[in-house]
Amino acid sequence: MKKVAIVMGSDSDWKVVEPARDTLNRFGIECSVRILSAHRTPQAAAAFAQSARENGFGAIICAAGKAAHLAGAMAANTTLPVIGIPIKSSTLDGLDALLSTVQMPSGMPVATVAIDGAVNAALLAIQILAVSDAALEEKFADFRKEQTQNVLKKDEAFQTRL
Ligand code: RP5
Repeated sequence: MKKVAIVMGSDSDWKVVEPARDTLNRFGIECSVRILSAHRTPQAAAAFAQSARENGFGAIICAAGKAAHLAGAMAANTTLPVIGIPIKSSTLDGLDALLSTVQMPSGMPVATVAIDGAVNAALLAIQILAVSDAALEEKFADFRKEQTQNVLKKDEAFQTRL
């Protein structure tokens, strides 16, 4: 099975990003977590993206805050799908990172999830890998069913409180 790379701009992003790693682990997907920055380590970030496919990765999740160029810079250096997590790390509440990540020019997509949306980034990576992996697709479908059942149970319990 392909691996998923999680790249974050700073170790200060980890508390938000950790649930992405946990979600990938839950689905049995091997992942690497790296601290690489579009601004502070531009050569290392580019080199990682350029070799990611040959190193067995199927998708790259990039998390960064402030003027968040990491996901775009990684996308420019790989043909793998790149998922961006805008991190809420500044006085602008993450809106800066959201716009920096989502507003990619035509021809260079980054699939941007919500501000601090680490779990959805992992789920999207899983869905990408599941396109060519029937067993993973089955696990993902089971997860969806379980999620539905949990909400329906909560609804049932809630009715007794009204
Ligand atoms: C971004 O700047 C990082 O992704 C982080 O969200 C933010 C702050 O980084 P530190 O100053 O905490 O290292 O590049």
